[in-house]
Amino acid sequence: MTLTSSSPQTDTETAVKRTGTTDPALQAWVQEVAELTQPDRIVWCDGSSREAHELSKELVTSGQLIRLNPEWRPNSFLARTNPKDVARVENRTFICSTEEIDAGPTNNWAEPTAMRSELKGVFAGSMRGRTMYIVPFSMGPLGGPISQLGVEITDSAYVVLNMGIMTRMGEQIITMIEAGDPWVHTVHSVGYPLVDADGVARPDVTWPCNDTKYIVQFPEEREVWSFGSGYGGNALLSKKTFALRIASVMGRDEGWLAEHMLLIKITSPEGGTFHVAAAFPSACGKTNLSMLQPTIPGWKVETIGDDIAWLRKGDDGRLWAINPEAGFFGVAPGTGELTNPTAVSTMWGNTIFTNVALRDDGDVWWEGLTEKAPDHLIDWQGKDWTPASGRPAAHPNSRFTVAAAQCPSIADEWEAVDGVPIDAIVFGGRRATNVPLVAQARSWKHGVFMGATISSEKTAAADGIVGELRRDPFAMLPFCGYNMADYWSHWLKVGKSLGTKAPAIFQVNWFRKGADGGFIWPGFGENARVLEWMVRRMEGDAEAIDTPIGLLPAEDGLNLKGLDLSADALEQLFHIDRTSWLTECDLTEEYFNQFGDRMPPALLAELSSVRYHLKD
Ligand code: GTP
Ligand code: SPV
Ligand code: MN
Repeated sequence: MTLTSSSPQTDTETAVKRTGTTDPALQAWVQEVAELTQPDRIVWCDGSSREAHELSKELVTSGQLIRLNPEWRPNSFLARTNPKDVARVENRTFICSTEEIDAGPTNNWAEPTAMRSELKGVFAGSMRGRTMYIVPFSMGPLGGPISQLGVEITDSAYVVLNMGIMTRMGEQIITMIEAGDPWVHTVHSVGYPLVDADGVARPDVTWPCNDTKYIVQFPEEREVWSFGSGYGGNALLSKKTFALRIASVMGRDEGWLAEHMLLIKITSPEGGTFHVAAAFPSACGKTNLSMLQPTIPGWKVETIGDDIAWLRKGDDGRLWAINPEAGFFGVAPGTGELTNPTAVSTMWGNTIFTNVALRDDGDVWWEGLTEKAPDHLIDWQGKDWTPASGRPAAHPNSRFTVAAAQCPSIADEWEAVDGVPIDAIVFGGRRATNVPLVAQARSWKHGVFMGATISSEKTAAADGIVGELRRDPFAMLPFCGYNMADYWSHWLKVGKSLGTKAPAIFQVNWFRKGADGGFIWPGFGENARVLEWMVRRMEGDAEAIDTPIGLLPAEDGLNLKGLDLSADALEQLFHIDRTSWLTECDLTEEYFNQFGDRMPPALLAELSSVRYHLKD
């Protein structure tokens, strides 16, 4: 086998690409993966816009991307996936720690040596006939104290383009690796070789993938292998596999936190600034809250991140956080002028859309973008669609990939190398019943209990039955790279070390439903009223009522000025049904019991305390 670098680009003489690296470990690893997967070519990506331009041109020519009408959406593209490759595959996600107990009962564990040999078979020849791209990237600002480097090897040009938006990808990373910086190894193949073992070629397809999928984390080796999917978190290995699963283990070992959290900066009418990190399960409103436009006068919310936060104790003893990503991979449906105008303006151009519908004028559409659907569309599967078709035009988990820098509400500090100091942590989920609009934790321990007991109705962002209630502690169920009970212990430890400088903790629920089945709370921009209450609590200016499940706003404590919300609706938003809460406690006990002696006693004590107050 001969491995050649990409042919020098013809449009300029300066476009000489590197063909290797002086870093022996990186060079050997690339060589080893190439020998296993047998690509036709190896391309070292430099992260330049020229490179992205060339790749998108190639994908348009091959029919794997559709160029949108540049008048409406310059430099933007639509990808349609295979209908069997539309979300993360949690049942094919493996944590390969040496000991099964270190993966814990909520993860799929696989024995690392056996998994490595299984992967060898799966990846053997998987890139035949394809180009193998070497994608170097930084999570967080280059060289920042909380930042980390990674390299993704992939045979998907679509992945390269998305990685160029989602991470700080570029040539400089290789230089940093050559200078000795540590980095995380990630390998990805769509699993659709174009030449078989006998040398027989087959044509490529619009969305190459494989029915058999593997998303494999080796947490102790800080290594990821992903096979068979080109979609989102399965394939953009910077995101869930590295920045959450691997990074959570790095955080456990090094004393920091990798979380499924948005980051915002709130400015009050008096000019006070507050930074908030909030964890909600997939497709439960992180992007929306991160770009919130307050309906109440004088308040401002600015965006720092919409999906992932890395948090670390700073020299001042407070908790500081960065958004390790550089872009948004946001849920399209439900994102519209009324619900999230900021997201809509962010994607004015330079955006990759995946599985949305195509308008006749060459622009895109999805449910919720505009109130009225166009009369005719091509749906996400490439079929004719009209409002009478009786099926969604865009897939419920269709997404946009766009640079955070294009977001009009991005905060100046979003690229600060040290991050921002965190004043409050918020946990939320989709709960039609029980959980009130907002509650404050009585203590850090109680807050960890709140996070550990998040349940949420399932969304289309993962495989499974949409709407089914499932436990999703800290919104990390699919993303924690180690034993969830150890993760809770780690949170308790971090809180202890922060002491009185620890952020306040709150729980919210925008999704409580009334008797008519509709949401009681208007949500979106009106959520600023809840943020206002949190800020007033942090300033010591708002009263709270102590209830068995936490501190709730005192009567008239929530600013409802100008909002058409009946007294009855307000009552329902905060109603605590003791019977169903006690049932919930029983389920929590059952849930906690599966963690055996890894279960931190402090959380069992919190459960007892909540029960005691409910029965009181
Ligand atoms: P991932 O990217 O999958 O991690 O999800 P996310 O949490 O960023 O999801 P996103 O913000 O894109 O949430 C999408 C869904 O939440 C859409 O269907 C929105 O309409 C809905 N949503 C967001 N905020 C609110 C709210 O305040 N009220 C209601 N009712 N729905 C909301
Ligand atoms: C999520 O599912 O939480 C996402 C989308 O943010 S993906 O990157 O596909 O995991
Ligand atoms: Mn997410």
